[in-house]
Amino acid sequence: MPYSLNLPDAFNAADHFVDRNVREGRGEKVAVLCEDRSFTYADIQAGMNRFGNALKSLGVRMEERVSLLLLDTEVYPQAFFGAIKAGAVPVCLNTMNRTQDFQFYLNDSRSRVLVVDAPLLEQIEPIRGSLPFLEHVIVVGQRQGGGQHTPHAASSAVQTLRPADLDFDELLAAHSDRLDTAPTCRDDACFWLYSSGSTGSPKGTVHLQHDMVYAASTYGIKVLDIREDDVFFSAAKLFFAYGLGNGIYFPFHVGATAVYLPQRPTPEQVYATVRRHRPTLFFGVPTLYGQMLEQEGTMPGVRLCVSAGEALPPAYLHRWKARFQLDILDGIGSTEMAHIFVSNRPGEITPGSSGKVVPGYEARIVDESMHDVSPGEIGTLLVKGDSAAAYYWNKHGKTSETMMGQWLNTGDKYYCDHQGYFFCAGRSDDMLKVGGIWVSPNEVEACLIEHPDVLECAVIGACDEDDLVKPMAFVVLGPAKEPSEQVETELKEFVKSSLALYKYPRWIRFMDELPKTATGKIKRFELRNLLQQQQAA
Ligand code: 3UK
Repeated sequence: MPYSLNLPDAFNAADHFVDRNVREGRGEKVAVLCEDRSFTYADIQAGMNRFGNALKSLGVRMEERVSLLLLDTEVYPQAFFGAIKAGAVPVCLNTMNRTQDFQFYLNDSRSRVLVVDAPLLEQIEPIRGSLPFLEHVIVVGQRQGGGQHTPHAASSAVQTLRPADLDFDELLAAHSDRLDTAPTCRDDACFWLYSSGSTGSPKGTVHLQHDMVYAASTYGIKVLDIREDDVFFSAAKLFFAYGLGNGIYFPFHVGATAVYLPQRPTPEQVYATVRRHRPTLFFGVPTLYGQMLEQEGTMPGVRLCVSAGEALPPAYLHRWKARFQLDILDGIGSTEMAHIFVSNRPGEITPGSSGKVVPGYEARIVDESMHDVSPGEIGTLLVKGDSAAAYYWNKHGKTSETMMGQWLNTGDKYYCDHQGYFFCAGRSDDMLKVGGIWVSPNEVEACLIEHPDVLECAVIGACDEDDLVKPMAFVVLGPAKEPSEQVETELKEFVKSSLALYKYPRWIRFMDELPKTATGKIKRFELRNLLQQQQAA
């Protein structure tokens, strides 16, 4: 069933998600709760307008990229929509990444401006000299430190700001809170997210002005039944496609309230935030649900919980229901589709399944020759729907492999039963989802091989005690080195020191040699089989 939004040709997402709320009389409604601070839609609008004006005064023009390296605070929607309203294109960067990743993102996107939370600035310092497109760095929370910020704080001693860097609060204070909306159309570029693949560099995924409205009015309205009186809390961060919907454009679509947690979402922090701000909708990844089940805590006032990023183990679903009398809706989404397109429904949950197609989307499972497979047969999951990204920036080959006309290839292996329930059956590449976030085995291998004692290595996914995937490394050591617990710890620390933390191998197996093809390629599938046989024995 095709689904039409009927958006006017002239359309800007910031007008829809922010200005419209003020126009419709919700100016005094609380839009954002963050720690002990609260911000109305009028506050967010003023900050957005000031930031948009600031960008224009810095010379940023329509279609130019502005990178956001920000914690989850009230600054996020202001910077995100401020850029969009000025016609610029925000690029949401993953704060867990490391210096080398940021060098790639900033140069690939040719961002002219970077907005960065003070505690994350140290990741940028080492690459300052190798960012030819970046002209301005705007630092948030410099005055207070630790990610805390009060809007328009009085200026005090500047500590680590470079002379050329700008202070976010000062910049906002210096600009008008009125801003004309850039003359974008509904199909203009709106925002980017980076998506990683098993080989090659991350792909700048270009989303259009209408995409967020589409996702909000399909999955948001039709599955979650989001309403003005809802309070949204996403433990998944705003820089993920998942968190961006949960924490920004779902609540703003219906004039609701969003709760932000700037810190790492530990079970303690998450329970404390729920106690303090009483969300009605809670969003997490399976790993977090597992951790929360291990800890004391309550979920008062929550009406529905959502899980995405990787398949939710049925055991979590059952234990959660028994403890909180709450459902967890598992659904599959992707950066390319902006949000969830196959999902379970409230009161209609099939444990172990990703659920049924969301209204407004179509899904197919096909074999190698693109023919639909029969129910129960595994194939590749294709999806169609108007929140799909237009293309990958400067990656024509990858774009045409993934965006096949109206259909988008998810790269996931799925099967569908006779009732229309979709079941996840792995990936068609070697990519791993760890805590809901992509890990490329190639990247971990490339890092390990840098270690002087590693001769060869291969990384695959292995299941932990809860059936969730974590990286496992098979390592052949150089002739001078003997396997030991000490070497194992050293190799883990080595990976932790240069890649994002969640990527390090949780287990290391030392081998005399690795299975290889005639052409010398490591056979990861043989290692997977080996592991399976050992676990079965
Ligand atoms: C996998 C799942 C099984 C699947 C995302 C909700 O995860 C999101 O986006 P990413 O681009 O990854 C997409 C890939 O992750 N996956 C996601 N959810 C599930 N596998 N069950 C699930 N429930 O391989 C998919 O192709 O990081 C999730 C909303 C927006 C998102 N971007």
